[in-house]
Amino acid sequence: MSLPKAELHLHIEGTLEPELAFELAARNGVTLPYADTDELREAYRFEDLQSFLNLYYELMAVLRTERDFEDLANAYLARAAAQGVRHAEIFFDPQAHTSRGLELGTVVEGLWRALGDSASRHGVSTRLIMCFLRDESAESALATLDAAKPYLDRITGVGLDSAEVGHPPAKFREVYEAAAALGLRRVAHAGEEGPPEYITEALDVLGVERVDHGLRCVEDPALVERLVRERVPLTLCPLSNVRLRTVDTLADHPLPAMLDAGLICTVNSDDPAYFGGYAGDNFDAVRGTLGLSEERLRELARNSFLASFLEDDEELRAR
Ligand code: ES4
Ligand code: ZN
Repeated sequence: MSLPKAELHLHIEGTLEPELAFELAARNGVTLPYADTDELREAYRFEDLQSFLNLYYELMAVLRTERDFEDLANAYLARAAAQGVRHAEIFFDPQAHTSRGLELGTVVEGLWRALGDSASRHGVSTRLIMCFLRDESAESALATLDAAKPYLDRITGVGLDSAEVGHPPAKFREVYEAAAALGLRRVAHAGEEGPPEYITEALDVLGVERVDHGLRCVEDPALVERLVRERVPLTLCPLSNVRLRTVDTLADHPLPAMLDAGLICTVNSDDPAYFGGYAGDNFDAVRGTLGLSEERLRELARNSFLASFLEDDEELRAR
């Protein structure tokens, strides 16, 4: 559906559709351990976050050149535009590429080729958010921030993603302090698979302005109260939660109760190529299965612009 909306939780590497994966594999002489797109799709049955991440990192082997990152981002922006996305704040995982021998510049320049033309070509304004892999060391995150210094005019903020449990936000205190000193905005995944305490830590230790997922706040009423009081937006990803078994079924998703509690929720796609849908598909799913009213859907769309890093005048133009 095409309600104008902003997408605030989207991993660009998670938009790699099987067809493009095979096209890039052929172009780059990379052999994938799957016979064809059907066999690859068969692997999209995940037990949890880690089983998904294993495939997500494996498929990145096909991304090698600036043009690959440009093609990936253009394909996403075209699909997003078709589903009513007017603004996209896009995560990327530098360490997943530099660890394979790519230069950070290849990734940023490639993505920027698509993002730079996105407003005129797709009608989608964009921001880039550089994520640190929390299952890598704090030193590696600091080195990544340092390597990003030549590109800071194109990077709006920093985020924290990958395997959550056992990697609490406080591990990255120093790098978030350094990012803040550089004028970067701060977000972090917290409370996806990890406990509610990680959400509190992301706020208190990392100084995040938005919490990615934040789903498990519902286990702690005092935390819910705080998030409501402090107007901290949550970037929820309903289809992701179902595919990664964070909720049993979409019908069990706490989104309606979270909205009723006064939380500033947004609905996003996370890794749409893997989880069965883009932003509009997530809106359709929560409307259909959770029976959200039109008013609630408009609230979700409005929240997405309010919680974005757009300036006020840009925000008004986008929605
Ligand atoms: C991710 Cl769903 C999710 N959670 C944490 N890290 C990620 N990276 C890409 N998708
Ligand atoms: Zn995510």
